[in-house]
Amino acid sequence: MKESKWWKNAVVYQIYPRSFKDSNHDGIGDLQGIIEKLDYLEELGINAIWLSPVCKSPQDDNGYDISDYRDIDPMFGTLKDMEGLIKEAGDRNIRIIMDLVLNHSSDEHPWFLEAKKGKDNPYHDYYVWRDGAKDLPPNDMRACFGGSAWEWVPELSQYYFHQFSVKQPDLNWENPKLRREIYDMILWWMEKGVGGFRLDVIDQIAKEPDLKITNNGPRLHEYIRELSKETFQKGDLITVGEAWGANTELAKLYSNPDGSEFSMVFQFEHINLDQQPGKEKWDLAPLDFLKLKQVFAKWQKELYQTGWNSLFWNNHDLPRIVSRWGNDKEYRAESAKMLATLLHGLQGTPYVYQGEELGMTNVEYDIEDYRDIETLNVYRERLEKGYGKEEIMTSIHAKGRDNARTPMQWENAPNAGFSDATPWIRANGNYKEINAVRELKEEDSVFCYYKKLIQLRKDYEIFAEGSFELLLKEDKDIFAYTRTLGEEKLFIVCNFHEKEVFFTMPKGWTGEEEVLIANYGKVLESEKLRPYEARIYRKK
Ligand code: TEU
Ligand code: CA
Repeated sequence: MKESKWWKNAVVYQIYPRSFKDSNHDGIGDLQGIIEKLDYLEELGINAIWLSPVCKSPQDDNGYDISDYRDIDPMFGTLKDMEGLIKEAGDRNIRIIMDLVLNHSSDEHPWFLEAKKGKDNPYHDYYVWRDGAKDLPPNDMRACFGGSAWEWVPELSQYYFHQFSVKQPDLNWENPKLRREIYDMILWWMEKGVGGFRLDVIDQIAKEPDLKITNNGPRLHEYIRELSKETFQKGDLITVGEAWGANTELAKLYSNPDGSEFSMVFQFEHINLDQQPGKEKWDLAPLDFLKLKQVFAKWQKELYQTGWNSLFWNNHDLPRIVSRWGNDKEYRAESAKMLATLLHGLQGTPYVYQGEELGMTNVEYDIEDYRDIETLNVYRERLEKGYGKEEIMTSIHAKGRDNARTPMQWENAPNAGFSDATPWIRANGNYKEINAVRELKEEDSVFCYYKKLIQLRKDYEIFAEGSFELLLKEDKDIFAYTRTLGEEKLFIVCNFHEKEVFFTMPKGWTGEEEVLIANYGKVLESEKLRPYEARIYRKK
């Protein structure tokens, strides 16, 4: 089938199912809950929903540890519910993007249960094993969630390799039988009408543990091209690979316009700019704003007509952007809208993470209220290493993944209207002020602003197609750029900080041009920006 590239004009909404909407009073979000809220998503105007994993899973890492790729976890519903969701969403022209976790499975997957039975079991080679002796792992590689990446299995006198938790053994992509099983599973989901896939840590599938290679292994693009050819290229899908190790050169391979790999990748260069160089995300540093501008500009320029960008501030692993680089106190709505303007003005496919469109914020809980395996592990590890509790909690409040995983704030009702039972994780107390019911009513809400931004991308081709030019490169407060398509131009100007700033209109612009959107409503003085003020001008 010929790909139509519909996703170039699309906006994707990410749902973290367990935190979105609970329909059956057990405190956990589910598929029927999502179906209940499709009208809300249609109102927002999005074109596709990326669902974090809903397949059968022991939930060691909230579904990123799958024990049956062809079934739905009972916690979320049934296969029938999933088919219902695909149908109901389809009726509203919304496609469903599934999360494929192909680097590892759960240790409770039948493949792994078989693999552990013996070295000559046909499934043994589906995983990555090395001989060794107890307490003498093959090397000192560390797992992403802490501890050694090698787990000893005494019955086999072997270690298995896991880049994430011990309950997430790495799959062995060198095995063609495993690859074939994966492709058949994907084709099976495509048959069901799935509209696309997000590929979890896809740059880590070609690991070479003996060489201590995790991402970007030598056979990576060979595997991806085969995967794409055997599956995605048989449909008209959106595909997005998660690639922490991508640079612009690699991204051009991943998102090659010839369609040989994916539609696009998530890259994280802009996401690592507020941590100490060479250290972990928990080692906080102020955002390097000039670097942020350079990074965006580089990706916009490099991938222009040679690849395709995904645009995001948030996902289920990242803190809330309004708390991170905006101001969630005095200027919550203004800064949330400014950050949205900056991102949605760029070339690429924008992703909105649930609650971002309401300006939802981070939380500052005590350790007992956190649920995430990564957070709980770093807390324990850093205490053992001698860090003070307060220092650790400061890092967790700033960067912990549960910031993004608190219940979606639907209304001013117990548990934010997410569930009438005790939710699996506590709701953010500010749901009384920040909630969907209220924002749908208020014309100047963050929600209504997102809705307008999403509509602009549909009304003006220039958002998808225009070229990019960074302005005011050295300015310490303003993020400004133009987009150009033939005679048509956009000028996007954002005050990233809370002080008032002045600037000079760029050459060719008077300030009298049409304003497509502005977060303060009326422009008062064209060359002065109020705290977090943002505007998009257009001329032809
Ligand atoms: O995340 C990939 C990944 O590398 C994360 O663990 C990331 O480093 C971390 O969240 C940043 O602090 C993907 C999924 O998005 C994540 O939710 C899973 O836990 C992980 O893969 C394992 O499947
Ligand atoms: Ca439920």
